[in-house]
Amino acid sequence: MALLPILRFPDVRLKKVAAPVTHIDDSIRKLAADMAETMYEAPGIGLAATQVDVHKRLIVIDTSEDKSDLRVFINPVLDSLEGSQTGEEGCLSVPGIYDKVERAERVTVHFLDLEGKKQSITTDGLLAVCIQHEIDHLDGIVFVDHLSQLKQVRIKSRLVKQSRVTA
Ligand code: K1U
Ligand code: ZN
Repeated sequence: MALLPILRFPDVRLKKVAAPVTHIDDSIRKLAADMAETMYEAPGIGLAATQVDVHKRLIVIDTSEDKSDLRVFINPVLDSLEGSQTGEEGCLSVPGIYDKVERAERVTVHFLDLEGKKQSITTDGLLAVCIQHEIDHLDGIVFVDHLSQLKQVRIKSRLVKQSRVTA
């Protein structure tokens, strides 16, 4: 397995819309394993392929406390969104920034698993938030895009300054 570099906001590659996975083979299974390792090492509870500069519709999520519930979603599609919840979000591509975002409370998503089998789940709470956050990444949307224009400008300038210091 390998750790993959994570793109940082405002990198324009985070705006790319990812393409569906057409064939699930060992290269996709290796990508999922590398993304899981990268997510756990960060540490984080989710990661979209977009964030590691691979523009395919694949996400990994583990919202458990003990890394015991790894989920891989290939070509995830939201079928229904119900209710609303507002909670603090972070993002491995926007380090050090946390803010409140409104999301649906309960979602149903269908997707393919690593064997190419069709799956569907209905879930709520943190897993539902994480699924929406990661599918946003596949559509080129970062959580700061849900914030006010003023906050976006401030976050961008803070991260650009930070990247100059660490370069
Ligand atoms: O997509 C990402 O950048 C991952 C992101 C997922 C996420 C977090 C919070 C709400 C919605 C989606 C993260 O994992 S940020 C880090 C984080 O939340 C965390 C890190 C360590 C322990 C617990 C949580
Ligand atoms: Zn993110």
